Amino acid sequence: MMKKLYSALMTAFNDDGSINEAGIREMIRYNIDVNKIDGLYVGGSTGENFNMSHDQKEQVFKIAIDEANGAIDLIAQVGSLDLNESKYLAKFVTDLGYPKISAVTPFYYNYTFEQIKNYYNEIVKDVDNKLLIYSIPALTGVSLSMEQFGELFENPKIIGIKYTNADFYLLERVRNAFPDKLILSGFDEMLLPALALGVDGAIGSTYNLNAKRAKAEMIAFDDGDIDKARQLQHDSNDLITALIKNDIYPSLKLVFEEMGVHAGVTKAPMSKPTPEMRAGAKAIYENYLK
Ligand code: SI3
Repeated sequence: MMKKLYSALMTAFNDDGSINEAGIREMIRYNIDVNKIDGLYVGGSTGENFNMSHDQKEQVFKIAIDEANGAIDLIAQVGSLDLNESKYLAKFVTDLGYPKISAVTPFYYNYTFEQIKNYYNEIVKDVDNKLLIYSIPALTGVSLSMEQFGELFENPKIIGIKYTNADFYLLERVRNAFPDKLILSGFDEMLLPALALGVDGAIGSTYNLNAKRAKAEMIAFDDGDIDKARQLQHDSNDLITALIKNDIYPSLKLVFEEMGVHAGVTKAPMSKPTPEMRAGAKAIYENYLK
């Protein structure tokens, strides 16, 4: 099966924190028309979902499916600390026609595994849809074990994991234990080791800008040309390192602007672009993407 590449869709905001619909549509078009992306992860970390009001989440879900218009796969991240909101959004996006949903592990309150399991089972209970667990321990503090993933997979609607974790020992265990589950890797800078362990594809923020290189790396890997795949990962990592140094969330948008794609700005408490960041983004575009 061909491995799939997904961009984590950014949310374009106006200076006052309202949604910039035209910017979101432009980024989606760029992903479809230029990146030839396989799909978009809507409402994730890169989408600043956890900075957004409920109405804004609904707005973004509506815009994304309208602009994509069936051309690519779409995964809607509906996880929230308000389980009622997650359930509502799961139904909302399913009714809109999203073919897959995802939910971040509930964070902040050190929930027990039983509570986490109940959260996932509740989210999918009343919807006819499939869910990917969004595991991102560095931001949530929640790590699930292979056995715990296995317990969640007992629910047939839970079909896989968006695995944003540098624990490759666990990834190997999970991949082997659940060969039929969909595992999408979340750390762009570690795409190659994730491919080596058998992931089905990847979702990431930097693919918005760098999809062509990432796709070429996947193809080189599948062709057994590991030297080429390593070189491509190295080139991508120069880009990713520069983005992280320049403050990644606003910088992804600033670099998009350099590429002629209107991406709006980030929403507070994320930083607003400074002149130094703008200069940094211009240099990133010139040095690593042109
Ligand atoms: O938006 C999403 O939910 C993601 O796809 C997250 C994705 O895993 C990104 N992680 C975070 C924390 O933003 C990565 O794409 C990340 O930005 C990249 O690997 C650079 O570290």
